[in-house]
Amino acid sequence: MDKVLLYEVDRAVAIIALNRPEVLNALTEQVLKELGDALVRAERDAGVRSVLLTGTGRGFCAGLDLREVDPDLPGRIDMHVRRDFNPIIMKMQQMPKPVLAAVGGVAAGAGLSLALAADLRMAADDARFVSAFIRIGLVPDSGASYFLPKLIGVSRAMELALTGETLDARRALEVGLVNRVVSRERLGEEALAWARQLAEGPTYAMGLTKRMIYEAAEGSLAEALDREAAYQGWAAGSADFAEGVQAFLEKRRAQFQGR
Ligand code: T3D
Repeated sequence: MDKVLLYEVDRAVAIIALNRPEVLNALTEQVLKELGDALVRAERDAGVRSVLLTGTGRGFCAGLDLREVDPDLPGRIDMHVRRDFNPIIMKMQQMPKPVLAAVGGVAAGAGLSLALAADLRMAADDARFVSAFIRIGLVPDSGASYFLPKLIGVSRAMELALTGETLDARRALEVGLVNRVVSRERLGEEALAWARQLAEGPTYAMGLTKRMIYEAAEGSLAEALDREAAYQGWAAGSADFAEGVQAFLEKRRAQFQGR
């Protein structure tokens, strides 16, 4: 039987590929278990400095394997989501290494969530993003309700989540759902090159940066206002601020010195 998940390390990049192409990499309990284990392995391996998550075949991931839905599901779905999906999403966000998702074809339902939980997203020009939950009478899970509004704003997130409409790659780039779009033919190569570039960078600082950015996004308005006031105090004490004001009053271009 084919492996449902592929894992390899290529020059400090852990490449994790969902591998059920015949069903657009739909997620079974086994895939989720292996994906969770692969992420832990990548996090623990000191030789791994970035992670590339992708799917084989024509799709990235079509979400939960709907053939696994049985009459017992309503009774155990809460536990199933908590046990099988949520730890994966937390691990992607919390591991101190950059995680890049390379999305070719469709990312639907929990497959969309996996793409959203990555730190960066590269899409092929044939990529499609679908909050498919509502199409089958479910609500967004695996972090989709959290990430979507953060990435594209409440209004757009609401529209996608309520309508289940498809966002194509061009539009996904426009609204900030993905960072870069490349041709389908070049997705593998370009994503690996980007993951390598990350892996060759100051990944200790990247780990801290990732944490800082996510924590800042969590803060309250009061905390943000506090931080702004403190930093503004430092900025206003700089020579550049004095020069900026002086240049404005003298109607000339400011000569900043970076101090
Ligand atoms: O308990 C819990 O875990 C709750 C958590 C839920 C999280 C979720 O992810 S809910 C959302 C589940 N996913 C979906 O509802 C998406 C279902 N799939 C689709 O709507 C469409 O397949 C796509 C829009 C994703 C892609 O459409 P298209 O036309 O490109 O491909 P296709 O022809 O529909 O699919 C190709 C094959 O993959 C097809 O098999 P076949 O007919 O060639 O043998 C199709 O049945 C299969 N497939 C696609 N998605 C799934 C799937 N098989 C099982 N599960 C799927 N999710």
